Amino acid sequence: MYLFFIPGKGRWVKGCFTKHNLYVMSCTIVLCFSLSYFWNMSNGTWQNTPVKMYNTMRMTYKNPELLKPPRNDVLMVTPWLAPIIWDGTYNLEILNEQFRQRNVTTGLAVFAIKKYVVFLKKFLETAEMYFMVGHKVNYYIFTDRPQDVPEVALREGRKVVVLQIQNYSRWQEICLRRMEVMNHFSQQLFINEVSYLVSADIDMRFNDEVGVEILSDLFGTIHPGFYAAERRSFTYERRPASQAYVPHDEGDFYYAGAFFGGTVKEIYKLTKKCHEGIMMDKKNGIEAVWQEESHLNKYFIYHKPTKVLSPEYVWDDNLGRPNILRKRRFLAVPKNHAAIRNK
Ligand code: 48C
Repeated sequence: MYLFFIPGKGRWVKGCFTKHNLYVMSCTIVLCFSLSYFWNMSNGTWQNTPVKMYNTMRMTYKNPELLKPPRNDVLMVTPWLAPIIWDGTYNLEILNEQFRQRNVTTGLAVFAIKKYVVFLKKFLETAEMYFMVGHKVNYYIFTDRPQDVPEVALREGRKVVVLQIQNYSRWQEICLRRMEVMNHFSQQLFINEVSYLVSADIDMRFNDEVGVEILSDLFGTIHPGFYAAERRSFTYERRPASQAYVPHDEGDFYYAGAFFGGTVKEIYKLTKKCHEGIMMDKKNGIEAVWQEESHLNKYFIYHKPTKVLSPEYVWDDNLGRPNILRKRRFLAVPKNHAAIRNK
């Protein structure tokens, strides 16, 4: 017999376990923990970067309780503990200092194929006003029309790198191939020049600050059309024949293909996996419903982002201006799809 203390009651009580029982129980607990540790090690699931750690936590849960209007200085996190970035949930002064001390350069990769070169000027001009102000930035512009890349005045520490690539006749193919191209250039170029890489659609403009608060090992943005939607209405690829297939009981958020990023290493891994899925689909004669966005969404389910950006970071004014949005930082530029696509 032994005594134990009940804190609430403030008294000692006689327990029903003998010392021997307790000894056996503690040994069993220690043994269980050790076994599960080594089991994880041998499966390669116990890894030390946050991205990998989150991957061990495959979750299914009802959302999106998390996406209530943000309150000042309240940190919101996903169930796997990645911060959800809204205006007012971070201290930019402290973050700016940290990233400046690390002398971080961010790459911003965009594709301007065929008529999409018309979007470059506004994109670059507004990025100079709002994107990573006070930090070093390399704009990587992938285009088939290098002569149409406009001259835009850049702040100190920022440069434009034009990379000529081939075009494709279908706009869907252009979108899909972005994964292949970014994968190739991650190992050939980005790894030598930048710490973080951000991938963005070009038919967009910056409208408010987008700074180092977004930077993390791997980040994605909640699609503005789905931040308040239930999982069953997410437009994941639902055909099991596609590599982008997501079953109905899985998925955390529906992420936008228009803005995501991470360290070059993580972007290398992401683009590799997505490109492999896209090529396998091609072999099997199937194309995911939302092209590379579908593959990105599949990837984020099994490789949890270490930061999740609120729809402030990809917004479309066609969706109105709900109260929860204090900032509309990166906005879709209205366009005539028929006149622009495939031209
Ligand atoms: O650069 C092009 N040219 C095209 O003809 C079609 C797409 N694109 C790139 O793909 C642009 O960077 C677009 O922003 C991006 C994603 N495609 C779209 O947003 C179109 N709405 C399909």
